[in-house]
Amino acid sequence: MDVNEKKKAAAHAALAYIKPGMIVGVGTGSTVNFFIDALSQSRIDVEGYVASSIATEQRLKAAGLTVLDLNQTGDIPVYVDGADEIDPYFRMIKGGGAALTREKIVASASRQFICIVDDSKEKGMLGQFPLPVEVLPFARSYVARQLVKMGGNPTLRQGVTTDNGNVILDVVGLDFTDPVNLEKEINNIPGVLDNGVFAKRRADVLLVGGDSGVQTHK
Ligand code: ABF
Repeated sequence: MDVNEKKKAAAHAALAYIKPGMIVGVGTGSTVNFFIDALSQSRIDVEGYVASSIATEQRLKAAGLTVLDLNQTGDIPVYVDGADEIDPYFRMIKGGGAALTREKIVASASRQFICIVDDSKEKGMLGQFPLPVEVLPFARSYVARQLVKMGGNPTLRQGVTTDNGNVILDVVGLDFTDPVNLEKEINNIPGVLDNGVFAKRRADVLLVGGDSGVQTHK
């Protein structure tokens, strides 16, 4: 099975968590795009969707699905999103698509986080994927220096402006022994909007597409 078939299988399995009348949070990325296709084919009569990025909002609308404003929904029953890495405790690195801040907001506003991935995303420990950090352009150089003091090696992602008008630093070399603390420590640097460690708000359910179908972990 190729990687896209695995992503598609995981995305289809997430439909089981979507019930009529629900408000559904929708993440960003190629796995989520398969989920949006599946939603549009399924015709489940949900109340509407909260998008975690402009790209997802546009895709939902193009599929004829109703997009709601997070400021008007209150808490969301279920959020479906992908990840760049996920560990055995369902902690993740996200933000390869630069949407990490809105993803973390929608995930945190949701009661259940369903993570959909292909099996290449499962890791014993986080940290092989460069950690995306969203930074105000004004603070770019200062934040980069603080990340170096933490042992990291940041690189500015070229040609990328986030949906919030910021830049992304991709950081390698950080110590992921304590992801909860790492997430907090990076967010304490003035000028950082958020970072791609999802350790405080972990996934609740993991759907992994692999050669032998979809494995569900809770
Ligand atoms: C998003 O999708 C991001 O946080 C993450 O970077 C990405 C996963 O990528 P893909 O689904 O395209 O493999 O949730």
